[in-house]
Amino acid sequence: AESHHVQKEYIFRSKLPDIDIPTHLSLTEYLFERSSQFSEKPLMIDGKTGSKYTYADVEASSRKVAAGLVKLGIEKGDVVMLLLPNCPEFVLVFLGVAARGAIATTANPFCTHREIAKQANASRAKLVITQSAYVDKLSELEDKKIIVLTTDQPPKGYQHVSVLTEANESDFPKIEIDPDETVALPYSSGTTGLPKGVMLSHKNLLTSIAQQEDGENPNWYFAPEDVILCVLPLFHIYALNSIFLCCVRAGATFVIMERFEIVKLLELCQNHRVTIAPFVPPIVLQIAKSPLVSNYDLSSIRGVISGAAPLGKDLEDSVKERIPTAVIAQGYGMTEAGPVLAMSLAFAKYPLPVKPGSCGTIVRNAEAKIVDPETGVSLSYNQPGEICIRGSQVMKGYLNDPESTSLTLEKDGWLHTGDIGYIDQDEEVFIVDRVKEIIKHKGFQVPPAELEAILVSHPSIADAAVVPQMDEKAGELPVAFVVRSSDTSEEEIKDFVAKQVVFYKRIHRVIFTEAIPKSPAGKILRKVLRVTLSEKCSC
Ligand code: 4UU
Repeated sequence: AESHHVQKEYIFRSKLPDIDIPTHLSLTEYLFERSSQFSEKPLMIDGKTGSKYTYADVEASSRKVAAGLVKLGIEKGDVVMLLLPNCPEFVLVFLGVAARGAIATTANPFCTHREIAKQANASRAKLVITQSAYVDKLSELEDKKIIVLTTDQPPKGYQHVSVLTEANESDFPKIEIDPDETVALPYSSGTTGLPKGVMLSHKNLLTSIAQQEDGENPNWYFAPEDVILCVLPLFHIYALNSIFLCCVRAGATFVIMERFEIVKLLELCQNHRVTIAPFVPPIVLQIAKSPLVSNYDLSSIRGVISGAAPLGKDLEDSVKERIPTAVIAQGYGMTEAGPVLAMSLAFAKYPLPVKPGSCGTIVRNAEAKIVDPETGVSLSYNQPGEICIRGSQVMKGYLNDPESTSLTLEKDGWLHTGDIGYIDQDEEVFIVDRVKEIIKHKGFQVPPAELEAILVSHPSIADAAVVPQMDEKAGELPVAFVVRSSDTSEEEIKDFVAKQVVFYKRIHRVIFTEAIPKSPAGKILRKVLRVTLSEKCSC
């Protein structure tokens, strides 16, 4: 319904001025725009082997991969699945896919065959890049002609990724890329329902990187001499964008770590003189608590960023004590938002004062508003409501899902985050709650709808609902409320789910109940269950 009186809209912006963003370029043209200045500098270092890849090496490899993709029959707009842990090939193939005008969909190699099949089938992937240990997980793909390449010794019948990385560069044709074409397709469940392909265009990613790296005073500043630790998984948008892509634009170096392990991490930081350490709260917690930290020289670290989940103030303080040379602050991202909505101005080239607990200031060249989730009314300073964001960095929409898209992304460009927060007088964003379904376990997404669908497929389960339980270490743990139709046990249910999902989606606890509270329209009343759960936890 149209309102007759004009309602005031409170629009929040960065404190930094807007900048010119070259949105006519393709992602790889933009990333390598200034790379001739850094050609012999390392772009990345493989933490496992110490191998260095210079800007010149990586740029050439990306063209080789693009040429190799053409040769394999991968056309513009085709989807390539990267099913890899952090490794140099991830970086080379991602850039090659972008240069080809194809689309990269990324997935956690620890996902189950069922989860991988869902993503590969829904995105109609034509090619998968993985490791030999994971090829068995590809048995249920619909496309029987799908090509699979491995980064290590390929099993019989498969090819090595060198058909891409060592292809003949001169076979690379000139490719016209429209900046609105999709380049990355990460999966996210957004505010509700099952995981969906998030269509990020060249323009979306390029804008997000520019918002962080460009201008006189970059907000998430990397100097060319910076060494950034990449322990966060590249298949998630946080590391993909705010480490890998931002680093390439800035001409800095990043050190690849395959997976988090405290001793290895400390060694890498010390040996490579790491200057920037992007973390998620569970890693921050380990740094704060581990007595090993004091055995290492971490004095090179000038910045520690935490994102993907809330960071408690006490934790922030204790890390400050462990790494006194570093600024510790937050970034706030969401896959659909391209991903960065807010970034602490403590990380700017010319930093501004910030407050603890803030997850940053809205990025430049973007608008934010806070709306009352019930009435949609735009709220002013210090009033909590749903955070909404608008700008060229925001996703195009969900793949083949106009209905979910229209629920999240308004026609006039406003993206609804499902996060509740406020912006204070100093333009700093504070997140206080979440109205969306998603559970965040160690920064990873756990979509309740996915677990609920699995639970009700169990012959002894009549109905089920999954909600988060707060946890110091993991942030949140998925807990299931279950209505039984016949005899079954907590253990049996947990096993049943565990066989079908990646480790971080496992059900932590089962609570048997008579009925799942629902609204008249049949929506699960998650708030009611969260209250029931917190009462059960406190006694
Ligand atoms: C409280 O988590 C991410 C992206 C994180 C990111 C990216 C680039 C952080 C810093 C950066 O530079 O994406 P998703 O899609 O997996 O999850 C999005 C949700 C948000 O909507 C919010 O609920 O994760 C939560 N979240 C946070 N919550 C993200 N960052 C924060 C934060 N504090 N700092």
